[in-house]
Amino acid sequence: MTDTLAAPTLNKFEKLKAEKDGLAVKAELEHFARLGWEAMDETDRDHRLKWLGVFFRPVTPGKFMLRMRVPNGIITSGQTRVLGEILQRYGDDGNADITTRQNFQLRGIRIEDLPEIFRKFDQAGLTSIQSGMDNVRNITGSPVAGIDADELIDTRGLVRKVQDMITNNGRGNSSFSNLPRKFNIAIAGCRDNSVHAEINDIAFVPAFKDGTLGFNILVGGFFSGKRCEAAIPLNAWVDPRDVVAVCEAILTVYRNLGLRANRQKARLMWLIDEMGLEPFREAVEKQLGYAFTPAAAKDEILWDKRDHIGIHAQKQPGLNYVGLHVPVGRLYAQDLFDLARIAEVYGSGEIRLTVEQNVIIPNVPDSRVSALLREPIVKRFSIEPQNLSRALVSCTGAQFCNFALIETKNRAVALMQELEQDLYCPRPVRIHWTGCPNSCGQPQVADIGLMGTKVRKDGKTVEGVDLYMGGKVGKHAELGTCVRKSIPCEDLKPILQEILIEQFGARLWSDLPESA
Ligand code: SRM
Ligand code: SF4
Repeated sequence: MTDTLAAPTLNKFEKLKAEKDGLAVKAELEHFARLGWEAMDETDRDHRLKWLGVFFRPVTPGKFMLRMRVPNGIITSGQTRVLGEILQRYGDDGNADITTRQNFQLRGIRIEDLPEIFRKFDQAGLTSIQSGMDNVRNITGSPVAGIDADELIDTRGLVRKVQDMITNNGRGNSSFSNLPRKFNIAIAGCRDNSVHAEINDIAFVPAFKDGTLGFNILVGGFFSGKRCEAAIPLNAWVDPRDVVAVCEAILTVYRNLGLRANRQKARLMWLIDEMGLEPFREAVEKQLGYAFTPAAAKDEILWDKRDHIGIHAQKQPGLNYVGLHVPVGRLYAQDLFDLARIAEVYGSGEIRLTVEQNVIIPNVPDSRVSALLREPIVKRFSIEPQNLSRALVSCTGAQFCNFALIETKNRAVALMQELEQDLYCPRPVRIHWTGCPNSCGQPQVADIGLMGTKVRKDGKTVEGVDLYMGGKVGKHAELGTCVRKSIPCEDLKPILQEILIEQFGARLWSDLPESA
């Protein structure tokens, strides 16, 4: 009897994963380095290398992007210097971007240098493993974990442990190297939801259950070109000691049951829709081997979101953290060396990154703050930027990303400077740019979100944006929505000016009394 059931056709990505696990390229790096990027197998080059965090860039062929893992956004000065040394050899091609997941991406990387770069990473305790494609992305945690006077749970150890479980201590973990799609995890420990819990596939938010401090769990938050959803409560509370096991159980259910036929529908929320929330929860419980404690009635996210820029007293008497504003997160080798040096001279040799693409230098004694503020790099990366620049975020955009419909970072900075020349804005306005509907720049969490698109103007196709508004962060976080479509970028300035004046209390400098 012949089998009449046709085997399900795998999409291109499932096929390439079935043929060879992405992590397999780890053993082939020396070979790739000898072959060079033009001669090597294209599937390895364009896709599988992403399992090591190495991204072929069609916009800059031969100059790869290297996406790190910086758990909880915390990196040492020594590690930062290693990244600077790697970039330095690439001259103007080399830069490092702080990403919207509290992480670093390096640019200009040559394939022939990868074996040596990975040896340096091993020596320095750095890793870029499983940071792209169908893997778990950098795990975010409170950027002031362990130093915030009002913190509830120090997330540093938890984030590290979850990363170690997922990546097998940075060596690569084939248990989680073939998920149906990318996956995001965030652990919030402070009162202001500084990790954007609502836009992660799994988020842990602090909550008291019967007087014990642990986390309520949210699941299924994500953005994609097709659909954007805020995470929903799983109706589960966990003790911090169970966070790693819960992540492992959810990832296992997602890996085993997640939808794989259509990549547009492969994120966790689509599986939850398909199964129903309760059966999904039961499947996770079965994997865990015990039933969840129902969620605490309320969580402890009670504050507006902070941006951590400026000088702030820590919970340790006499110490401060100093938040520096890095315009749209762009750094060069010399910046990394300078940051490493000031972290050692004035702080404890630690540097932290934020999801707003900025830097924090922690553990600066009161007696050293004023000397730190006299450093030239603090002129460049200000502790008191103007209110529009201060809250500006941007994805990579057309300079390096082949999905981009528009240029973002340079345009975002230039337009903010122009607006600030004309306008006084009494408070920060969170403006997020993203170059295409994939939403890496998170326009849906912004006060004003700008999503790249192509627009017709005077019979020509030009770069434009769809305008999002209403994103709320911190307590009662909500996603913003598209309020106006297809604005040519060249017409954007007066539109933003009007919105800032009418809805955010901005005033033209020329309308203010001279003393203002
Ligand atoms: Fe992203 C794909 C950059 C955060 C949603 N993202 C990409 C790629 C890899 C596309 C590509 O191959 O060119 C971009 C690399 C461009 C480059 O050369 O830099 C890219 N994403 C980024 C970063 C660097 C933006 C930034 O400038 O900060 C962020 C890196 C984070 C990290 O350290 O890992 C980044 N991406 C995000 C976020 C925000 C977040 O996680 O909070 C999102 C929305 C949240 C989410 O994923 O649910 C996001 N990126 C996407 C998507 C849409 C996912 C989907 O389910 O369809 C894609 C497209 C894809 O994966 O196929 C994408
Ligand atoms: Fe690239 Fe689009 Fe993501 Fe921006 S939003 S980095 S343009 S994929």
